[in-house]
Amino acid sequence: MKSGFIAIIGRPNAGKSTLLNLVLGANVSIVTPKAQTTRERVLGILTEKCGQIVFVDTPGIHRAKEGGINAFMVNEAREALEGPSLIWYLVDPSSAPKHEQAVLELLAGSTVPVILLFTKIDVLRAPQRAALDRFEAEMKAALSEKHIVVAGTMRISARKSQGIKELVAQSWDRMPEGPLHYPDEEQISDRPVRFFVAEKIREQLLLQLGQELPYSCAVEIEKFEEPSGEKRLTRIEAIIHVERESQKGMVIGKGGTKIKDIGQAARAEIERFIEGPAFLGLRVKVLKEWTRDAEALKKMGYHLPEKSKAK
Ligand SMILES: Nc1nc2c(ncn2[C@@H]2O[C@H](COP(=O)(O)OP(=O)(O)OP(=O)(O)O)[C@@H](O)[C@H]2O)c(=O)[nH]1
Ligand SMILES: [Mg+2]
Repeated sequence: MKSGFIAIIGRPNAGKSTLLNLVLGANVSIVTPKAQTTRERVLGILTEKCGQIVFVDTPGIHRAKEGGINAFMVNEAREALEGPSLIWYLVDPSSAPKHEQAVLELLAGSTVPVILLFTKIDVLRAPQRAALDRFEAEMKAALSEKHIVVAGTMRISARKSQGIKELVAQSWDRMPEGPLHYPDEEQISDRPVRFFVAEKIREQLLLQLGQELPYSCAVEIEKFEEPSGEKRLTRIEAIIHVERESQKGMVIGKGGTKIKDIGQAARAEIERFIEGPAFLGLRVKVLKEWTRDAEALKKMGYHLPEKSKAK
């Protein structure tokens, strides 16, 4: 049997989670047009006759201030680089090589082979397409300067499903022999239902709130009651934590309209996910400056790396 891990890394918004969902054929990681959608590592487990690949989706790598949610996010990507059999490094070719510095620095010292993936080629404009060979050469040079093994380069589109079969086939070839890490063939992720429920709510916050506000929000599932006996509904109560009093009103909206829309859309997604009816109660609370406070971050389930705690 083949069995191995593949870490999916890259800058924010490169298309990592979209690619994972496509390869798995299931939505385990939320996707939005906003950068920094993924906040923590999520596993996607692909089990086939020949074995298992465990994909690790990661938050986008960027330069983060120490001691806050962004440092937590980048650390999640850093930890995913410890010990996979292969790395998929996604690069959006509409950007420029200079923006890849933070990713290259995090990769430095890694001995894991990398498949370099230029993504979203379906929307590539003519000048960027013309510059792609040079972009690729520059990226390869930058990687080899850091002694990183480039196992291959591909141009793909998750939206149009271009190059995906070849990518997965090549990746199977690189998986080592070994026992399955997750023997239950039905299991597609490492996370409990509660996590996905919280993520569906966060997805709506990202989609329905203005530019910066979603980054000040964290979702806590307070109650999750599965249907039992007469009760057919899954009963969910969640708290949306914001950082400041002024943000509370913005999430609730005039006459409660915003939170109602968020709740309705999230509930529809949750019902699809759990395949049954749900009640979703949402409340908004202020957890002062939670994105910068190690204790508050911990309360939200975001544990900072030791080094980053000392501000
Ligand atoms: N046109 C096009 N858009 C894509 C493709 N792949 C992803 N996108 C879009 O790019 C945006 C970001 O996609 P994500 O999958 O959330 O990107 P990510 O790398 O996981 O982003 P973070 O979690 O923020 O780091 C979404 O709007 C996707 O629909 C693609 O192949 N083609
Ligand atoms: Mg993502």
